[in-house]
Amino acid sequence: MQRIDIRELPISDWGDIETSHGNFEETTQRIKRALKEVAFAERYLFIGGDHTITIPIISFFSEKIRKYVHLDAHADFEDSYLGSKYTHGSVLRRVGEIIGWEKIVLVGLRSVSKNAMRELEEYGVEYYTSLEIREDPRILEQKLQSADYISLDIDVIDPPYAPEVANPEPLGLEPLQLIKALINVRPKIVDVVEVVPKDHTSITAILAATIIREVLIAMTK
Ligand SMILES: [Mn+2]
Repeated sequence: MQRIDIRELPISDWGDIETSHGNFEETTQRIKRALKEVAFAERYLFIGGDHTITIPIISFFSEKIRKYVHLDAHADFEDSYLGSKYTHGSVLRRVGEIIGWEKIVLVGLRSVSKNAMRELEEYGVEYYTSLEIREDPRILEQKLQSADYISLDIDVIDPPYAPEVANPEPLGLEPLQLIKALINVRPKIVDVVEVVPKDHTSITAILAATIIREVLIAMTK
């Protein structure tokens, strides 16, 4: 793809943040502490992990976000999920509460509960299904262009290319289509989440690494 050696990019790896499993408050504090230390940076890329990491990140940067694009097979729009308000099933709902419903766009949707569907409409959330994107890739390009923050749940991609995710859904985006759109944008913040590889030969993990490489090159252009 882009003819650049990633080792020559002006980027730094600021290490890992250990999550406290099942303790969202503690994990949030750890993420916020770490973000304060790197608050000087121009752009950021975060690698998950569970999609919930997006919530503390967006609340830290909330004033700088005019448009947030949520690439996901699912709506993540449940008010609470399995008794908790802070899970991968309610990420977009929390993000909308923090930055405002008009600033969020959901792209790649193809699995949603009846309730969440009705609430997406009620709150006026802009959303596009994966089939709409496959038919007209310009929608994807335009939405990514406008984004300050892109949250990429790897399950937005078609399962044959990315099978190792918690909740695979058929008929997703094609990786090449997504990468082509991503290399033309320079968002301030990107996160890549929900990769659940079984081992180092995982095609899902390798695809995620390829996407991250291309995004990093694009972000530093
Ligand atoms: Mn998600």
